[in-house]
Amino acid sequence: MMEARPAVDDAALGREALAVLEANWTGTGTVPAPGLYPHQWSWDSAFVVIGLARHRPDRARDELLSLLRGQWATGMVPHIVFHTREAYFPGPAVWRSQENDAAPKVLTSGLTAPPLHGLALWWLYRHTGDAAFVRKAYPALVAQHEYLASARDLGGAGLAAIVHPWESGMDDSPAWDQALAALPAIRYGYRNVELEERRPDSDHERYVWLAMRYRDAGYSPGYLRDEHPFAIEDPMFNGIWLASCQAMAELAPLVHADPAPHAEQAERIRQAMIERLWDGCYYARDLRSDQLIKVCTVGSFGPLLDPGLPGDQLNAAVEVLESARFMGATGYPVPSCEIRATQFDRTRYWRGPSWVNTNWLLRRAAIVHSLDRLGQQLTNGTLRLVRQAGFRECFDPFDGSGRGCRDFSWSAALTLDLLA
Ligand code: 2M8
Repeated sequence: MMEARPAVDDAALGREALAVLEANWTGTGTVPAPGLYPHQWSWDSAFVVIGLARHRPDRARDELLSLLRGQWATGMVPHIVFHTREAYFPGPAVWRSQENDAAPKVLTSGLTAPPLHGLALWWLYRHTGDAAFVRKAYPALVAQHEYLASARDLGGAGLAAIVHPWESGMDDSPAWDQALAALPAIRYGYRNVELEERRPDSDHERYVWLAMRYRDAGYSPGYLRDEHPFAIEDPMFNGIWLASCQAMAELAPLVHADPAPHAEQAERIRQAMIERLWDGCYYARDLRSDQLIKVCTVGSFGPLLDPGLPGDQLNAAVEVLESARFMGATGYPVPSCEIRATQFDRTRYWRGPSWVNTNWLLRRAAIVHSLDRLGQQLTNGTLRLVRQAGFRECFDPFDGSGRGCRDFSWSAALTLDLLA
């Protein structure tokens, strides 16, 4: 049921959001939420940079640099950077990053996450005009993009493949069900109490097994290409990458670099998404079965971040988004899975609930396509969620009640941006 919260005006909501981010700052980075997520997560940090760009540019800069301390020599930006000693499963003992020559001194996971950092750096520049900081962070992001283009183009068509559900940021999305079910039927032997408590419903043994296979292969790109059983081209991951490539093209002149390679990369991603992921809606492609995964999730709208998206696809995708399959049927934006899908579950994490970060990304997409009414609807609906239920991790899309943990950093950070 909806929790009663005293009415707060914009200024008070903004102050609350800043207080949450202050409390979640550890001195070296912002944790997604106290307790449950006690380290620094990659795309969470990028959202924090975006939210703090106007209000605390100093902190936004520190946040990004702190995350980039975890970057591997391969260019890979890991999905978790462990700055603190607090327990979390799977922690450093599982990832064993220190045994890999390419890993930095700071302990990290061995997977990556949606590459939102180019867009976050552009956002920060746009609000601060701080070209010196762009010069500082730009090379690391070039390396990140080169890593994706070389080690992750497992389909050979210009898209980056995720090799684990955790890399999507939408861990238990129905989009990964088939690929997980197709994993070899073995006794995985990776039961973990902490993970079971955190995600009672998820297939976590397979998740850990998959991560361990990759680790035991030395996090090698050759293994990913030839043997790893999970490889998926995800429209949200690639839509975000495309947006970051475009951001890097705009930033390039500030560092006296050539924008063309970034623009060409964006063009390659756009073409490949059209050719490989579009079928009336964007779907993820399973590279191991070479099939589209025909469930429409909030990730299906990632390509809308591209201002160059062809008009017919834009219109068709927006029609789906506004229809009774998504926003047209729920009181609040945007369910993480289409509600008519059998896998839809309003109570389960990335299988139904609404999230502030994906709402923000879709609002950004609406802005780049001058879809003012849609943008306003996403802004108002998202602010209504946090006003009523607080900075929760996610929300019931029908009644707006909060789910998951409280004082969640990206919910607070992006609220700051929505209030601006
Ligand atoms: C969730 O993912 C972690 C694993 O990385 C988990 O389930 O414990 C996801 O919502 C992901 O998108 C997010 O980055 C992370 C931290 O907020 O939590």
